[in-house]
Amino acid sequence: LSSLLGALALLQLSLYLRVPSRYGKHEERLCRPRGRLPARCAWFLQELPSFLVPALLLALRSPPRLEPLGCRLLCCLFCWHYFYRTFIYPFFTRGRPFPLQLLFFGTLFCIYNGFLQGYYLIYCAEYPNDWCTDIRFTSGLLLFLLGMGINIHSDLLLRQLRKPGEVTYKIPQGGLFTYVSGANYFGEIVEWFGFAIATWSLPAFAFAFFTLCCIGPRAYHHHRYYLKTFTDYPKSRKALIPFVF
Ligand code: NDX
Repeated sequence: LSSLLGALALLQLSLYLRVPSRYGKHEERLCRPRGRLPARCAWFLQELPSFLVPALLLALRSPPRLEPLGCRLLCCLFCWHYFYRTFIYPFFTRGRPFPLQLLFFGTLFCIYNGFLQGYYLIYCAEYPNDWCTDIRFTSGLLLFLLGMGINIHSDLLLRQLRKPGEVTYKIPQGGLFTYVSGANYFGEIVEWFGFAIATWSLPAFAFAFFTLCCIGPRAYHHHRYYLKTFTDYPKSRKALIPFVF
């Protein structure tokens, strides 16, 4: 399953490196209302399996597995992110309606990845009892928390660019947007590489790689969009990685 995720990452990269995936600011016909769902509904439905599948696997495992602490904690970190993405993010988003076709594939992807990460951590992973003090766990956890902080803060800054009902695009300001156009994406990538280091597992590295291939190019397309649309767009701002790219 991890290898397939890696292959999907490469497919994603080859499909969306030149042309962006068609939702949000990269949709071709922005006003066409057919074939799409309000953003709140779409993000909730799409992300729900990423929370539900591992949470159910964790809850239903019989007999309940209490040890080692590392497995449980790591699975909870994954669910924690998707609790935010499913139950908090969608209810505040002011995004445009989301295409049904992408929603369908996005949901399939979230079922697949939720199962892979949850099943691996609950049924396959084996960690020593002192994994919580291992440098891989502690440094990965720190990166995960840092990335999550950046991601949530950047999501908030983007949301504040619009009043309710507004659909226009403005230049994002503040936080890590001072340095990069894709601050929310940068946070998410750091977060999942942190998770991969903390779990030290193939499924988590495959997912971090997928995230990089999925939203890395999207950050680049956002950056080009801003440069084309706003003549006063800050020239020193990079696409994804501060001061580098
Ligand atoms: N959902 C991850 N590929 C994806 C949906 C699409 O969570 O079949 C990947 C995810 C899926 C994709 C998912 C997987 C691959 C799929 C793809 C569809 C096809 C593809 C399934 C599951 C596929 C193969 C076959 C190869 C497998 O109007 P608006 O909506 O643009 O408004 C936006 C607003 N905003 C602004 N407002 C004012 N002024 C501005 N300048 C603005 N700029 C933006 O802010 C939105 O309301 C909001 C955020 O917009 P944007 O575009 O910055 O972020 P967005 O892409 O919508 O992501 C939102 C958050 C973000 O924090 C990001 O990190 C996270 O979700 N995310 C997103 C995508 C994937 C992902 C995380 C991950 O891989 N971990």
